[in-house]
Amino acid sequence: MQFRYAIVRRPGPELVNGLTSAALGEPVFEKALGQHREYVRALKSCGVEVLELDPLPGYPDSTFIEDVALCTPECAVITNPGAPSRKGEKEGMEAVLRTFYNRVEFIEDPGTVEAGDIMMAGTHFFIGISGRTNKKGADQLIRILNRYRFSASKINLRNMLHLKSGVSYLGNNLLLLGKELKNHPYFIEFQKIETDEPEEYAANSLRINDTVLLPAGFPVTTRKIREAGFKVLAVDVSEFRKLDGGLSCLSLRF
Ligand code: CIR
Repeated sequence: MQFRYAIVRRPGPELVNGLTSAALGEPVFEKALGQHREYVRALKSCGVEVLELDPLPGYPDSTFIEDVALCTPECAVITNPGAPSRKGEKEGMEAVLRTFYNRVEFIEDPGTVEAGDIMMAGTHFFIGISGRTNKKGADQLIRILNRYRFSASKINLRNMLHLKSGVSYLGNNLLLLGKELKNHPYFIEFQKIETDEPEEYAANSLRINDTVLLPAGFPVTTRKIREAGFKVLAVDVSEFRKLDGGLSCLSLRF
């Protein structure tokens, strides 16, 4: 999980109109902006160079940039968001990604994929089938990944927005995960750190080089990760949580 670059998109004032299923109230834009600045600072402190894109007018959820592209070691894939209000977020991403990648692939209708549903674990990719990522999209993605000699498998989700809302790969065969996925047969061979209620939100964390970035406010999970030998950095993303967003959604890393 050695990353050199990250891409983020600063939130614009329209953020407050983003999609949500959470009953946590409306995000405060100025506070979100400050949290985003801290998030960028945390990424940089892990040793990655960060490209900051401007807000995308008309797209309140575009700060959750993880969903519109998958960045693998071999190619980038521009996805096709399943949420109608997010479809246009991919505009402009091709030009951005071509500055880093020679090979850029695309998911096309009727297939939909949001990359919050994709978890890379070594050379294998787990793809959540969710309200946003459909089977046709996942199958297109699997065909693309296979061409680059990656393997992939589909996981049906029940209650989560995205696969990575409930599981993160921390490297070295270790998963951080909450209750929906902890007994999933695909994950039997992995070592696991469980995020129990009320800390399930912390299952969406990020291993960046030698550090694990965690959302602030989850002491039990923080301790478990520290005990597993990682350097831990907590980042407050409370305003993004109000829109169902987690730490990983706010960046592309590669
Ligand atoms: C949405 O519902 O699409 C946004 N409000 C949140 C997206 C979160 N993205 C992610 O988990 N990768």
